[in-house]
Amino acid sequence: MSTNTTSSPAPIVKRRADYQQPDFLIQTVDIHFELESHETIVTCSTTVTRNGKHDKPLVLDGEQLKLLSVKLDGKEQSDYLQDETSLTIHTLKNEFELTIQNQIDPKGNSSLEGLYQSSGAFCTQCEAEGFRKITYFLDRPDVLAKYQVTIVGDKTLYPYLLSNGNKVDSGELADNKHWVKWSDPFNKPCYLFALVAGDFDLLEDTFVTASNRSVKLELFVDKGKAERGYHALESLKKSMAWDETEFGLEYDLDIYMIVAVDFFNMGAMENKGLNVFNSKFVLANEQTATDEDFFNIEAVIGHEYFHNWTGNRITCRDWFQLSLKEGLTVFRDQQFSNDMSSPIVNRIKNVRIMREHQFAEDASAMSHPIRPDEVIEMNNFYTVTVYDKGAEVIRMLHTLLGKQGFRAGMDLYFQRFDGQAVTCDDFVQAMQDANNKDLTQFRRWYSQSGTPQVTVSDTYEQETGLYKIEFSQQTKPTFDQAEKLNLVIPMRFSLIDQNHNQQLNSVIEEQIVELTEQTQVIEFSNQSSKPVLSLLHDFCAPVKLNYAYSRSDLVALMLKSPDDFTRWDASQRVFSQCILQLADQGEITKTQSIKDTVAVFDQVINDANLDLALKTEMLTIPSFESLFQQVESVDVEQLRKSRLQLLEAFADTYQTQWFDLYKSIQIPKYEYTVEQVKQRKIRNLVLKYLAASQHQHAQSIIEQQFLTADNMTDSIGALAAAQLGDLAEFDSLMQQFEQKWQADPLVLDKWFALQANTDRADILARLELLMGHAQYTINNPNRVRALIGSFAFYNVSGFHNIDGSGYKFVADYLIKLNDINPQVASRMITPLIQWQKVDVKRQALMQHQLMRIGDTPGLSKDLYEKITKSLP
Ligand code: B3K
Ligand code: ZN
Repeated sequence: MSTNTTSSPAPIVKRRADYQQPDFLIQTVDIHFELESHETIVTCSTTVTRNGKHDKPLVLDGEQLKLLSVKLDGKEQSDYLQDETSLTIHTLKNEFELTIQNQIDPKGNSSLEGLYQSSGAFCTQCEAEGFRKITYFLDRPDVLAKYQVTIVGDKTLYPYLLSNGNKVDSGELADNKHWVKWSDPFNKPCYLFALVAGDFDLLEDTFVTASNRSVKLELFVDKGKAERGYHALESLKKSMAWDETEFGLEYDLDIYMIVAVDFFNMGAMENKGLNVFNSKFVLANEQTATDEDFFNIEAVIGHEYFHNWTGNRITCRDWFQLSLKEGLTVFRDQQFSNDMSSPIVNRIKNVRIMREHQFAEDASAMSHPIRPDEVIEMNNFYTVTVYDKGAEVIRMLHTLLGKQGFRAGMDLYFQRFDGQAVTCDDFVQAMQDANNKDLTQFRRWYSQSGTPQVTVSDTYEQETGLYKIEFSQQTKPTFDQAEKLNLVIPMRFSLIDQNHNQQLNSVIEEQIVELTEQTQVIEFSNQSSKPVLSLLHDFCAPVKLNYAYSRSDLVALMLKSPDDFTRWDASQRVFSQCILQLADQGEITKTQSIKDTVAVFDQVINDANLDLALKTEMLTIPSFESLFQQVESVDVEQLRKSRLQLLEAFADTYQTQWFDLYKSIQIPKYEYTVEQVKQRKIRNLVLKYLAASQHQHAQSIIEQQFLTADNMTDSIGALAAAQLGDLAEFDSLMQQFEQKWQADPLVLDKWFALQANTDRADILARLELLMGHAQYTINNPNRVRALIGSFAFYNVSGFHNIDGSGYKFVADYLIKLNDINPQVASRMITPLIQWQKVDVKRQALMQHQLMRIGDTPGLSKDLYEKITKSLP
């Protein structure tokens, strides 16, 4: 990247350590919108008070605003200072009313941050710092105010005018306009502000809270899509009931609204009383959505609802504390999903995200603690580290304190901090005080980045029956931090005796040790033989586990571990060990090694008592991405081939069993139930194996399934199998799918994604064609993620092509996207900045593309931050 030749100054780094209280506070906000696509007028009156004794001016944040007027206590001002990002007003008053009028261009706002238009409807996204694109304001989460919002708009185009809180007044105006006034009784930071205006189908329902208050539920979806909203509405009621039973938390307003929009940067947003959702996480029926979609909708609806207490009632003091609300709320939504569906499938899903994405982030230049210390663009820190590792940290507290202790900590947290903007330390302190447990060392999880490695070794003395386990921990230096300290790592484990029966000489079969030192030894006496160690139950800590498991240990764990996660993990280790060794073996050893590995699974396949969901997971070969994270340096092509080689051998060996299994599962009419989901999942897995093994009936079964499926899960299952087996009918089935769903972009995204990760020599030409598809647009993040994202993240052969064309393709696209939507561009640069583990030739090619992006005129802060960090 060459030195900055444009006139814009280098973006500013903000540091957590520099936090200062705001110089002014805002008590009330009375904001008025005259909605017009290109010229919306915003008039914002606030009551402002000086915070403490000082004579500093009032400095408000604002970006891309056309300022029309500034009034202080009713008097028009002219001696203010305005620049690209702020408005400075000099006054010595301690209390005053400020009225600012400005103009914005929602239709021209392609960043989808601030106020913008999505398929004609107005909507907002203010977290993290989008409110400053609406009006000049103290845009920081520790400024809490009460809001009144008046919206004026065309009656025909925007029959619904929505904002936070309760509707308090409305009326008609000339020129076919109407207005609605909203009032939110709760103090909130501006990032929770929301406005929606448009024409929708409305689904209504009621929830009666534990204390017998009736809450109106309203779900707004695109016209004609009402019947796809019921699952979301049911999920909302389940979430509301769950938070009452599990945490004693009730909803607090009289109305809860959710609006589904098509253009949205992420999943959803928890604005007070008015959630805005990506329609992908609302709309579903069995024809259009897969079981996974149904699951995700329930999880995201839950997540946003749970934010009402963990995020809205208690919010963050500053954005460095983001994990305070996100880590905690992800943990809460994971617990909710556990109670609603298969806990083991859910846990494995969480662990896959950690291993495939979070470990990757920590191994890259973007490594940061769950509470980051330095930020240029806050939107870059809505990461798997802050969210998912953050949730794992909360889970460790839950493990260390127990369910009751954790609940006591939560109760104290709400009692102490309701209505405030607080820090991660405040949260841990509540946990500490409620449980009388010193969490000083535990707090290091908040400040230290990197994936700790726990190395375990053991010895057994036949004569004395003494069994010793040594645990040691190490966190290697990361890009952002050289020094690492010992953490508190809860280790849940048990011993299984050599006969593969449960260890009997301990009363508690599962132990929890708190690893706090660099090395710790635990002894067990009176062992009649060397036990098998069943470690890291339920993935009790976000660590990498090193233990020299023998093949027979792993088989014992797969069959006998008391912990389902460990059983699955053992199966994955068996597969991984084989795949990772294949490259270095001669043909004869290779064949034998594959054969031995495959043979291990005979018992799993034939175990009639094994839960179907766990069986499916155990029979799933580890993804390329998870294998990638297990080695220090990766020969991409070799790893891909080795994985495929094992997969094909596995598929071939058990052809008959797959066929029988497929035939044995008959599912009645589609229902989204735990049992049916398990059945469809295993059927679609074995269908893939049938295809990969070129089973004589694979083709006809796939066609049959595709043509007769009464649901999207099975249609996609058939396509995915045809894709994996590289079957001739893949293209024609894809064509049929496209014809059927051409008017439904949300469904078509599944098709774009499948196209993009297909292993084809001419993939780039195909992508170009697809970018010209009638439903494709660079302006919609869902389309971009489905097509370009799937290619960059999951098309190993295409993206990592040794001629560098895959990297160049992604870079070219990001350069275009930089001008349109920096947030989405910045998410999608992830695979390019994770060059650290690939061979030197590919590293150079990737870095070259990063430099090209870095040289783009008008480079966004989002991309600037990632590129400057990741270039050596
Ligand atoms: N809080 C929002 C995320 C906002 C992202 C801003 N770039 C959704 C969520 O985590 O629930
Ligand atoms: Zn969240």
